[in-house]
Order: sequence, then C-alpha cells, then structure tokens
Amino acid sequence: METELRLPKHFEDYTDAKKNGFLRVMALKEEGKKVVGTFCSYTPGELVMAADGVCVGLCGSSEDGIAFAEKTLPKNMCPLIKSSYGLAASDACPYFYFSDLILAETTCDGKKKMYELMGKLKPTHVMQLPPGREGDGAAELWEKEMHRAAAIIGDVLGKEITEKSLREAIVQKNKERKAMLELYEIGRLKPCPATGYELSTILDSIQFMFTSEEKIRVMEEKKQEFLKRYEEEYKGKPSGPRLMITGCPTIGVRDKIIKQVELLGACVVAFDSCAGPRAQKDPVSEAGDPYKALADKYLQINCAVMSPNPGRFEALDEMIRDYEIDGVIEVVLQSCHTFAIEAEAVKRFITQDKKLPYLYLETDYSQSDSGQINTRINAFLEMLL
Ligand code: BJ8
Repeated sequence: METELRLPKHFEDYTDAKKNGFLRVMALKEEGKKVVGTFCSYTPGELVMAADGVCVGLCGSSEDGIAFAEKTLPKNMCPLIKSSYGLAASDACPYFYFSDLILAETTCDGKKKMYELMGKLKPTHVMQLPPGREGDGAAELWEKEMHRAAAIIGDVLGKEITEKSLREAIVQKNKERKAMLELYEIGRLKPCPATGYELSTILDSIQFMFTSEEKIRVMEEKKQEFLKRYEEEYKGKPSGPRLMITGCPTIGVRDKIIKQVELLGACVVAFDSCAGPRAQKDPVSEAGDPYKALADKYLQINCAVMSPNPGRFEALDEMIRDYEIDGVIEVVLQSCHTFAIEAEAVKRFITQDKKLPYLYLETDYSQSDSGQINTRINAFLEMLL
C-alpha cells in the first residue's frame, strides 16, 4: 500500500499547480482517506460518501493528454474522452493517479470502451446504465446496479455500506444539491450579477473539494457575495442578452465559448447540462428503500445518451421561462454522436416552438477554430444586441 503513495516519475517536470494537486491528494491519502474517481453525472456519489470515500471528477478538460491518448485511441474521438484517458495514462492527473477505484457507467460508446482500457491502469467498476428509461426492467436493472456498485465500493474502500450510512449520505448530498441549485439560480436575477464564466468556474472547482461541508460552505458564501453584488451594483439596471448553454459538458471549452460570448456583451445565465440546475432540482428521496431512491433519481438525468430523452425538452422549456432566456447556444464536442443527433430536435424546439435564436457550435479542445467560433458568436449576438 505504501508504494501507492509515491509521486509519479515526472513529478519535478510538472507545473506548480499540478504539483500542488498531487501533494493535496497525497496528503488526503496519508490521512487514510480513499479516493474514487468519477466521470459522469450518473455516478451515485452517495455510495462513495456512505463508504467514507472522497469522490473526485476526472473528466479531461484541456488539450493536455490528447496527444498521449492518440497513441492508443482513435484520433476522431470526443476530446473529453481522449483528454481524460491521456491524462490518466500518462500519470498527469493527480486525482486519477491517487484514486483507489474508478467508478464509471456505460454511457456513450466511446466512454464505455475507453473504460475497458482504463481498467488496465486502475481498479475500475463500470455500472451498466440502461440505454433508456422506458425499457422493461430498466429501473430494476439500475437499482440492482446500485447494489452491485455498493458491494464493490465497500470492498475496495474497506468499509461496508450500511443502510444507516447510506441514508446519512443521501441527506448530506441533498444538502449539497440544494446549495448548488441556489447558486445556479443566481442566474435568474435580472440583470445577472455573476457571469456564466464565474458561475461555471466556481461550480467546476467544487468537485475538487474533499468534504461536503466545505463544498456547501463555499457555494453559500458565493451565493451571498453575488446577492450583495446584485443589490449594490446591478438592481434596476438594464440587462444584456441572456443566453443559455446546452449540449455537451463545456469545462474544456469554457474560455473559447463562454468567455468569448460574455466579452462580446451577452451573459450566460443558464446551463442546460447534465450537472446544471435541472439535475439538482429533484433530491434523492430520503424515505423508502435508499437503493431504489438512488436508482430513481439518477435514471432521470436528461443526457443525450438516453434514448428517447424527452425530459431534456421539458427541462429546456422550464429553464427558458424561469431564466428569461433570449437565445440558446448548443455546444457539441467533436464526434459526440448522441448530442450531435439530438441537436436537430433541440434546434427545432428552440427556433420553432420557443421562437428563439439558436446557434450550434461543434468544437474540440484545440484553439485551431477559435477565430471561426468568434466570427459565428459575433454574428449570432448581432441578432440579439
Ligand atoms: S451525463 S453529458 S457526463 S455522459 S461529450 S464523453 S457523451 S462523446 S460527457 Fe457526459 Fe455523463 Fe451525459 Fe453528462 Fe460521450 Fe459525448 Fe464525449 Fe460525453
């Protein structure tokens, strides 16, 4: 076990930020904590909490690691998958490096096949997510997968998950959800006192905090800070165009798209993504069987990997109303077939049913298309400004 706590071979070559990341997780491990790496909103974090483990999000969000991944994975793959795998396989991600277990799901084809390779680097458990909610037995299968994952997590982390510890984890995670939802809902204020860039950066950083209490405290502090900013500087002032971002996770293209949109005068006030406000709205039921409650909650996530996926349109409708949206930008990562195909129905819904401007941007983590993306964002915003 001691050998696991050695730093990687190339540690001295890493940037200070990366070195700090390694040292932080190593310190946590030295306290005896177990770390579980995750990649998706379908992951029931409550199971990890119930075994006294710490969940860390491992989705790759930069070009780092992509060249390394392309030695193994096809080049024409989603950048999120390549970056995640490349960082893991090259020992460049401190959180993967120190993870005791990877907890993943059968979402899109690229991810689930990549997990097979990842399983050769680390103990990896892939939960069998049903491809749709409506199939006979889908809910039952997912509930069984909760039990199977609980047994494996308990085993690897060396702490049995009891009904009591799981119920406590559900209550605590619901508190986190509430804090996250309230922070997202800052976007409902008009004009919005926080940029989408700020909000998404804060919310992404939350996944690298190691205790639920710390996450809740930071989110509450930020919410109060934005409310104060609204009262003192924004209230009663005119609002610029209010945009919603929908589609694939944007953590790896935040600078290229969200920052650019806001530099040009619009504000991203809403995120229709797997981790956005709609996913936080419904807590896990604290009554009844906890495994069934987890299965029910996590099967409702409106990701395009689900077929069919009608809940996404209901959620879009609700958010357009609640956040007073003037236009929608759909971001699809290159080679993400599920979101790319669903985009046609999203476009129809936004432009025909909701009569709002819609912009489709397909991109990757490189900077090679930045100029072209700026031109398209400019032209789109001209319709709104
Ligand atoms: S719940 S959005 S985190 S699957 S973008 S890797 S789908 S090819 S990230 Fe996702 Fe879970 Fe859904 Fe959210 Fe595949 Fe598409 Fe890449 Fe994706």
